[in-house]
Amino acid sequence: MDSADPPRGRLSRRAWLTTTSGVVAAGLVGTRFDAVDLSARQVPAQDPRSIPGRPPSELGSRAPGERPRRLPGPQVPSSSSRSPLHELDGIITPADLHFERHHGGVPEIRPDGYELLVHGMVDRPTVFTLSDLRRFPAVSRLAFLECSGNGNGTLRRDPSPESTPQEIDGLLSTSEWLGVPLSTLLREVGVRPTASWLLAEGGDAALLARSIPLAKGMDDALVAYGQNGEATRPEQGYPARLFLPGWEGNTNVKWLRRIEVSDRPTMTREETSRYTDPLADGTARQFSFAMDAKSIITFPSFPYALPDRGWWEVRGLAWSGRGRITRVEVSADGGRSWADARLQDPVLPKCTTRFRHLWRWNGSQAFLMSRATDETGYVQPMWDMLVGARGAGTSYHANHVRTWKVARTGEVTFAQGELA
Ligand SMILES: Nc1nc2c(c(=O)[nH]1)N[C@H]1C(S)=C(S)[C@@H](COP(=O)(O)O)O[C@H]1N2
Ligand SMILES: [Mo]
Repeated sequence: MDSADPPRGRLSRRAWLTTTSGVVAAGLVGTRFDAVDLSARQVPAQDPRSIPGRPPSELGSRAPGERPRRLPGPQVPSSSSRSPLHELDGIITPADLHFERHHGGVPEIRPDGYELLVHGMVDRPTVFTLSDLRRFPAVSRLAFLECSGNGNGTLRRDPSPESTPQEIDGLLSTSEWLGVPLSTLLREVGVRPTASWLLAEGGDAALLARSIPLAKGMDDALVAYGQNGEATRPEQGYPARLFLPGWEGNTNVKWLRRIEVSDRPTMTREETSRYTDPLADGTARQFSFAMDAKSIITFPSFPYALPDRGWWEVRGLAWSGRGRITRVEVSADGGRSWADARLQDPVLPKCTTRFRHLWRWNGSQAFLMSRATDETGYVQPMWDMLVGARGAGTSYHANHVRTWKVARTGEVTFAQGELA
């Protein structure tokens, strides 16, 4: 399995208390969760208008009550951590909250010793240093990155109702990636006309390697050394990673040290024993590069509770590795009827799109779902469609519709399997 089952850690409902409607929610939610920390809401000791505030500093920090955290998996040492999707708004993931997936830990690579070798079926095999890479004209790309094992816990019928969006789908993050187009480097080394594949290899202990069609390398692939305006984080592949917009996380080789141009896939471990999709007819699909359209409601979701009936904004994320999201529909009755949600600008190709939908909760039990459509016309499937199309033991690309139950008490739980 690529990623562990959703970790079992419980989050406090404190995030809720410190965001919208927190004051209203405090009373109700507090009755059920006695460990709730109200410090963030306490009146400051001194009126801030009566004394000067603290001076500027070299490095900013989050407000004391704001503590979004990645959630590492339960195994020690863990090989992944998840982004707190339900505690974020907008589309960008702060870099320190970007999910992680390491097959051999985070290596320490010094920028001055860093080298990227591009060789194989090329006229001029070349070693690029980091300053070589930085000297080429750069491009920036706002795009999501998602592990193809994301959400694999939901392929079972009965994932825990007490699962947060972070636990379910937190192997998803969005950044502004900055770097040199791989096509620039490939032109620089002179790719031979009969070449058709690349091998990308990482410089970590996993020596993770994947075969990539040359066409993707010439299209929108980046060798990314920048993330949200600063250097790519060590956890994300410092000094430089391969970034393949819209393609499964695993192909986005971190700590990139070598690209070998060839005329066939190399059949590495990560594309034979792993990252293949069993199909219903008993065969398997070897390469599933593009991430299909998917969405998840991040509010209301577990661990939140709606303190009151009335108007609520249903919020979530939708994304597709094949282009722009064109439509997100929301259902409050378990899929019997659907309404179009509003897509928040910007709506970018191969990027998360924020959707919002005003919903009037009448106080009765409701089943909330979201369903994304992308510009190819592809519609996010229901669970039985997806599982029916796959063979036994499927564990990747679980992009079916997610369902949340809002109970009469206002408590929200993950409801997959509750709808027959
Ligand atoms: N060299 C190397 N590259 C790697 C990995 C790795 O372990 N080593 N993990 C892959 C997997 S499975 C995923 S999902 C993404 C995760 O990227 P992130 O940790 O920046 O979120 O990186 C991919 N690239
Ligand atoms: Mo992954």
